[in-house]
Amino acid sequence: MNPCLLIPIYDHEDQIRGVLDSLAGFGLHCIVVDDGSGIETRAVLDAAEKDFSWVEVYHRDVNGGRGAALASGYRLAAKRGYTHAIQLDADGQHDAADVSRFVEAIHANPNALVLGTPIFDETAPKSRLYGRQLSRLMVWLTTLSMDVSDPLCGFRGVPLAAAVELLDRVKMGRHMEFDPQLVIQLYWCGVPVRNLPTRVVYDAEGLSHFDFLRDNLRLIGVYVQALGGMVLRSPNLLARRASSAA
Ligand SMILES: Nc1nc2c(ncn2[C@@H]2O[C@H](COP(=O)(O)OP(=O)(O)OP(=O)(O)O)[C@@H](O)[C@H]2O)c(=O)[nH]1
Ligand SMILES: [Mg+2]
Repeated sequence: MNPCLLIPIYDHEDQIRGVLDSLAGFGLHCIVVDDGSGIETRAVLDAAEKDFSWVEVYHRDVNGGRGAALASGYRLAAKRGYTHAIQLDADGQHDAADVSRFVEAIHANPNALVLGTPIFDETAPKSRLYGRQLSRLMVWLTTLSMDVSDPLCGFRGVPLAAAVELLDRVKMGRHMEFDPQLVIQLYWCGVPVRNLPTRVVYDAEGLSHFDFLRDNLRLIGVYVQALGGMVLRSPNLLARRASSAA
């Protein structure tokens, strides 16, 4: 197994250097996909690329959305010869120390999608927690299983061959809906899921790009479409469920 790190970033100039500093000890290559960020973020990324030989920044000229940035990151990582991308967010919400646990999980389950299951503390906004429960429920329905603990967490280990094959075949959302859509689609392809509990913190002053209305509507669109896909695949999904229970 040959994993790399992958960070999508849009205008998180205050947090990204700290995130990269905390990843320095892992000896992993790190691809940062800058999605048309402003000059402040670009300056921080230029400095990081100079200071850290293991950091590679891929710039997209225009902001295209988190999903679009992740898709280009997966393709670039696969092209570089990596088997998995361990992705985490640029805003410092994820516990970088857990990268070693993701690496272990990938080695133990090379074909699996390793999903972070967030352990929130009191800093997490209630609105996001409720929305999350709905997303979990929708993913349970669309996979006819409870194999996925959390379809939204941005800290995950993605098997790149399966992900790139999917990107070549399926039109994926370009924004925040990409993450749960990837989970559902990979599950439908037969990719096993492993859930890894990991601490997630919110900074009260932190910048969020999650647009409550637009992103929730995009999420609903993905789930409604996936319900139709689930009906078509239900014989296979039920057979898979029966064989994993046996
Ligand atoms: N490449 C890219 N990354 C993005 C975009 N929007 C957000 N991101 C990154 O995706 C990660 C998560 O973005 P956030 O804005 O924190 O969204 P979130 O974590 O879903 O929302 P919160 O729970 O409110 O923090 C961060 O690393 C962002 O920099 C985008 O348009 N393009
Ligand atoms: Mg965030």
